[in-house]
Amino acid sequence: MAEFRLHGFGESGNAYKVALMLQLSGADWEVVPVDFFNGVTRSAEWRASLNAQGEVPILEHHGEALTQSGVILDYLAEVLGKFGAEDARERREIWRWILFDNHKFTSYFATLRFLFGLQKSGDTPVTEFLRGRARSARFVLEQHLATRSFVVGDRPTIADFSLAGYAFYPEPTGIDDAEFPHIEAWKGRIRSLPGWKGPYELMPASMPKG
Ligand SMILES: N[C@@H](CCC(=O)N[C@@H](CS)C(=O)NCC(=O)O)C(=O)O
Repeated sequence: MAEFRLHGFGESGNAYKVALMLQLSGADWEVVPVDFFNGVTRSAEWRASLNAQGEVPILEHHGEALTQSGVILDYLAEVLGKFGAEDARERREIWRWILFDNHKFTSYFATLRFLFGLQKSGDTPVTEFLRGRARSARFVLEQHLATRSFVVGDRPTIADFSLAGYAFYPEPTGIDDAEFPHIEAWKGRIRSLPGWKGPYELMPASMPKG
């Protein structure tokens, strides 16, 4: 059994944040595939045994089950000694971006991509609202990256991996990447990190094809 066990599935960008960290850190890890689209995470048994919050990702390490990607990334930076803060000010800055990511950047974008890109809902007032919110959050990151290579400091940190959770998926969202050239360049820098792999290379998809 691998040292780190990540409960996740290919479509989950929140799980990919953790998978990417484990992969780029060269950790000894494996995926525990979650049958998400058949409702496993909604079952009382799963919630009682793994995560009462009903969410993926979960990281098992040394008999403990950690949840919330931001907390897991912070934990991994500490135990692996990679991609973390070098001082207290950096640590606050990393957390500022992880919280922005969870609340504004990933949340709207992931819901939009779920409806529009995976469920193929077409455009509705809901997707239009989500796209507006997701674009606003993207412009914040776009502006931030106009003057720097990575989100905090001049090297990749867990803040980048959090914000990049949904960056490499092929499914459409109706957002035009060409509007965000600095984000595109940043994605290129992350993609060039040694060992980088995309989400479906690191975790099996849960949604049946076709
Ligand atoms: N803030 C959480 C979000 C996790 C999350 O929303 N995970 C999705 C899968 S990508 C999920 O399990 N959703 C189940 C639900 O909302 O019922 C994190 O970063 O870990």
